[in-house]
Amino acid sequence: MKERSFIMVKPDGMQKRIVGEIISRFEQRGFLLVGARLLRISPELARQHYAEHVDKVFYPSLEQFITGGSVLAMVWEGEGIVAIARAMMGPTDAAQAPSGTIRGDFASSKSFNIIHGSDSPASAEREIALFFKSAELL
Ligand code: IDP
Ligand code: MG
Repeated sequence: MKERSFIMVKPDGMQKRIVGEIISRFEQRGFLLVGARLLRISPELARQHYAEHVDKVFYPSLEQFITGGSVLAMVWEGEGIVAIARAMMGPTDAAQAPSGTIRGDFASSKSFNIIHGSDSPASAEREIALFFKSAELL
């Protein structure tokens, strides 16, 4: 099976009405959308998704942010998708993100950076399983 990544438009990205723009960028880069779901993340799911961050000082505000509105959870497929998606997104701190990256074009903050993308193929597998049943994916 080809490589897959878990990509999510966060509540601030939904509010900015840039879902179409984000989907277009991945399509234009040649990747295939194999799953999508609109949902409101529960505190329990937030703790699972951000398991590596639950003990950090910023976690309470991160949970409040990520559960504060709807998100678009997606699975994208293609060769090298995990690393390429991270490059397309730009760095976590959108203030440092170059123009031309998704964060660099639509955000300017470290906390509110409009998009999530898996940081490794192993993370992708774990995150995809949190949000999707295998029957929901192409
Ligand atoms: P990533 O989203 O680029 O993988 P991570 O370090 O995994 O970045 O952090 C997950 C999310 O937590 C970030 O996208 C951001 O929304 C939030 N976050 C990370 N570091 C901070 C911080 O220092 N202050 C506030 N929020 C943060
Ligand atoms: Mg991360």
